[in-house]
Amino acid sequence: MRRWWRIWASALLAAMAMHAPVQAEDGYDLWLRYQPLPEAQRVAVAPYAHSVVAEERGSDGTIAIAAGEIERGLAGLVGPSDEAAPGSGHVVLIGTAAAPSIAALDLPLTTLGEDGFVIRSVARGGKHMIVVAANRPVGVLYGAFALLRRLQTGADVTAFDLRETPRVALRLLNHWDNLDRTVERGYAGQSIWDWWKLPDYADPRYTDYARANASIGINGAVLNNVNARPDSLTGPWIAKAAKVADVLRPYGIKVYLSARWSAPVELNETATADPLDPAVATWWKAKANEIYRAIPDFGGFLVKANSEGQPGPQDYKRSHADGANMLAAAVAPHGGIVMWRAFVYSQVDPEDRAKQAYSEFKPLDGAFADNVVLQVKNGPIDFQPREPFHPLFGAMPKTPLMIEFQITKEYLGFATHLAYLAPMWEEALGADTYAKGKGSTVAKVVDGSLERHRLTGMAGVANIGSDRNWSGSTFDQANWYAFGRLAWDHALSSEAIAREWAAQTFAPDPAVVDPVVAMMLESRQAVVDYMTPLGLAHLMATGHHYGPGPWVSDLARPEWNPVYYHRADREGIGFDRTASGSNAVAQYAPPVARRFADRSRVGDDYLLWFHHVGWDERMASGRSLWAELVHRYDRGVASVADMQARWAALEPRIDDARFEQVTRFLAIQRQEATWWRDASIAYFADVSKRPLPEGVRPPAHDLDHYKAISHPFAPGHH
Ligand code: BDP
Repeated sequence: MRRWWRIWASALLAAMAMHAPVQAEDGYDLWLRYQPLPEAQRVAVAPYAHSVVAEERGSDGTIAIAAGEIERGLAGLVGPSDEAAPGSGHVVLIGTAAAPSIAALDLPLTTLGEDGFVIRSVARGGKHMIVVAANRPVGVLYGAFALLRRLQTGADVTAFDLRETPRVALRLLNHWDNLDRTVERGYAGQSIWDWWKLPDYADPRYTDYARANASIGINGAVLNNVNARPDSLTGPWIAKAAKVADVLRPYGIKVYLSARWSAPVELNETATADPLDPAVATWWKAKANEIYRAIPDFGGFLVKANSEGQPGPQDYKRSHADGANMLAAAVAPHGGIVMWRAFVYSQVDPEDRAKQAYSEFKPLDGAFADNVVLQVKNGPIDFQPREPFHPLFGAMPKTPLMIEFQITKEYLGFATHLAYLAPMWEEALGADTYAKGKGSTVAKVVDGSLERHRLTGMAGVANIGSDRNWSGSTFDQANWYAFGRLAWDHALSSEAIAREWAAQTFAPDPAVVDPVVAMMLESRQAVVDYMTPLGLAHLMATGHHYGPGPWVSDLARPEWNPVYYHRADREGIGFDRTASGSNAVAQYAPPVARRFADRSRVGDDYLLWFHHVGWDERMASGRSLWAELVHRYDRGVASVADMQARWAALEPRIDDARFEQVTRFLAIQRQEATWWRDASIAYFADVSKRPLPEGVRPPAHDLDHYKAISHPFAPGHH
C-alpha cells in the first residue's frame, strides 16, 4: 500500500515539474541569467559549450571559477542541444601565460597590466578557438564574464578581437552597513552581511555577491558604514570581516573597513586620538598588524572624519593630512591604503556649504602620504539629483582623488522610483575642469591621466541588501551594474551600458531593449524635473529625505534647511554663488568660473545653483522663470507617465513577476512625482505670490496639507 502511494506521489511530482515555469524571474540572477540565445546565434555557439579548456583549473581557484562560469553560461545560452558534440574541434581556451596552450599562442599580454584581458577568435589546424587570456587569473575571470556578456548581447563567436584594461585601479563598493544589520540609506532590506552568524556561518549569498561584482569588474568592498563604530576594529569583528574576505578573495575582491577616528579612545586603549601622539600611532600600527594577520590582502581604511559630528584629527587641532598620514603609515608596510573622505562640512562654519570641502582640502595639496587617496563626492553638496562637479577635481594636482557616487537612491526616490543614474555619473565624469586647459575632464583627474597618478579609483555607495532581488527593484540593479561598468571604463556611454544591461536582464530582442533603454535614459531628468528643477537642490523632507520639504526652515543648523538652498522670496529664487554672493564660482578654474557666473551662459540646469533670479525674468524658452519652474515640474510628471506607457506596452514580452512589480513601482512614482510637483508649486506660489500660469492644473491640496505629511518610519534613516 505504502509503496503504491509512493509511486503515485512521485509520478504526480514529476508531472508538476513538467508544467512548472522554466524559471521564476524573481530578480536574484541579476544580469547573469544566461537564457537561450536567438536560434542563429545559438547554433553558432553550441559547439563550444562542452569544451572549456583551462589548464590551471586544478591549481588556481580563480581560474576554476572562470572556467565554471563559462560552462554555466554556455549551458544556459545554448540550452539542451545536439550541436554540442564533444570533439567537434571547437574549444574555449582560457588562462594566463602559465598555461602551456596560452603561452604557445604568443599573445600580447604584456601591456594588459594586472586586470586586463584579451579575447580572440583563433582558427588554427582545423580547430576553432575562443581564447580568453590575461596576466593574472582575475583578468581571466573578467575576460570570462566579458565573453558571456558579449555573447548575450549578440557577438559573433568567430570574430572576437578584444582587448580591455580597466581605467581605474580601485573599483569599490562602499557599504553603509551597520553592525546591527540596518543599512544607512539602504532600501533593499537588511545588510547582506549577517554579522551575527559570522564567522562560523558564511551565507552562500556572499559568493553570489562576489560573482556579480566580478562580472562588472568591481574589486573592493568597504564592508561597514562610514559612520563607523569602534567595535568593527575589535578582534571578533576582524574575524567576521576575515571570513567575508575569504569568500570574496577568489573573485578578485578585497575587503576594506571604515575606521572610526576615535576608536582607540572609545575602546579604552589610548587616552587620546591625537594623530601626533606616539601612543596613538602605535595603537593603529598594532591594529593594522592584527588585521593583516587575519586578512593578508586587506585593502585599507576608509575614513569620514570631522564631518557631520564624526570625530577626527581637528578635534586635536591637527589637519586632515596629519590624520590620514598617521593611518597611512600603519597600513603602508602591508601595501594598504587610506581613503580619506573630502565630504566635510562643519557644524559651526557659516561659509556656504558648497565651498567648505575645497577650503579645507585645497591648502593640503601635496601634504598627503603616497598611499592616501582623497575620496570626493561628485558634487560639492551631497548626492543631489543634479549638481555641478566638485571644485576639488582639478584643484589638487599633487593628490590622487577618487570619485564617490551614490548608487543607493537616498535623494532620488529610494527603491521605488525608476532613476537610471549612469547619465548623472557620465555628466560628472565628462565635466571639464579646465585645470590644465580645455579637455581636463573630471574623468582624467579620476583615472590619473591628467597628473600621472597611479592610485586611482571610483567608489559607489552600494544599493545592495537582503532583498531577494538585491537592490530593491529590477531597475536599481541597473545602477549597480552601471557603476561597475563605468568604473571599469568611464568612456562607455550611459546608453551603451543601458543597452547591454537591458539585453541581459530582460531579453536581447530590440523590441524589448529599445523601449527599456528609452525609459532609462529619460528617467534621471524626470526626477530632476519633479524634485529639484533648474539647479535647485536639497529640498527633500527632513532626516529620511523622502518627499518634498522646501518649506523646512526650523532645523538647528542653517545648512540643514531647504530654505538655505533655494533662498526663495517675494522677488526671486536661487543661491547667489557669484561674486555678489558666496563666490563659490571662484573655486573653479577661470573659464569654468566665468561660465557659471554668467547668467546668460550658465544654462538652465545649473541656473539656480549659482544665481538668484527674479521670478519674472525671461528664460531661454521665452517663459518667465516662474512659468518655467512650473513647466519643469509638469514635464517631470509627464515623463513618468511616458515611462508607464512604454512599460505597459512591454507586457507580452516580460515575465509576469517583474512586469507586475515594475508596473506598480511606476504607479507609485507617478503618484509621488505628482506629490512633489503639487507641494512644490503650492509652496513657491505662496512665497512668490505669483498666480499659476494659464492652463496649469492647480495643486490638489493646499500648502498646509503637504506640510502636514510626515513619514516617521521611512527606511534607511538612523
Ligand atoms: C549624506 C547621508 C548620510 C551620510 C553622509 C555621508 O544623508 O547618511 O552619512 O551623506 O556621505 O548624504 O557621510
